[in-house]
Amino acid sequence: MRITTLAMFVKDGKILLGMKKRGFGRGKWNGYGGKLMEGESPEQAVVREIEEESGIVVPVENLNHLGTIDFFFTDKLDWDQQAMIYRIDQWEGEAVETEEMKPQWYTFDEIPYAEMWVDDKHWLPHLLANESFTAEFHFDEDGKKIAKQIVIKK
Ligand code: 8OG
Repeated sequence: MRITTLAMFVKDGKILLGMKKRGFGRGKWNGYGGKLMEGESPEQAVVREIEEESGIVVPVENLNHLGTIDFFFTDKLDWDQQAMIYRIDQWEGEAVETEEMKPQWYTFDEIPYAEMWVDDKHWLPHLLANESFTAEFHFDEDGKKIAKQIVIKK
């Protein structure tokens, strides 16, 4: 399965989200990350994507791999992907707006789940609680509704 990456910055009871301005997930608030380039590990890919999308350079040892999510799309086998989910608690500098992302801090109780991927409300609370998890989501034909979901706290 194709692998993608996603990292969430967390500090002082707040999470940093970015409004995705283009590409897959445009118009949604999300963390930072993306697909692997040829020869990259997931960690290398997420560090590269974070810098491209926010300007922040994160040392690889500050990535906390808390979750793995498998996504399946009915009738669209080439959309299936596995997402490596990281939490970052320590970094230097501040996220800047880039061509891809507009950053915004949210307290945990203000997270705009209605403007995020529909699956996020099921697993993000585990990440915020610093709990490891695995999850599996099966989407219906148009990718908007979850047909089946499994979230397991490890
Ligand atoms: O590089 P690209 O534009 O493909 O990046 C897409 C980003 O979106 C990548 O970080 C992975 C992330 N992503 C999905 N599906 C989901 C999802 O269901 N929820 C969240 N929060 N992020 C997702 O590809």
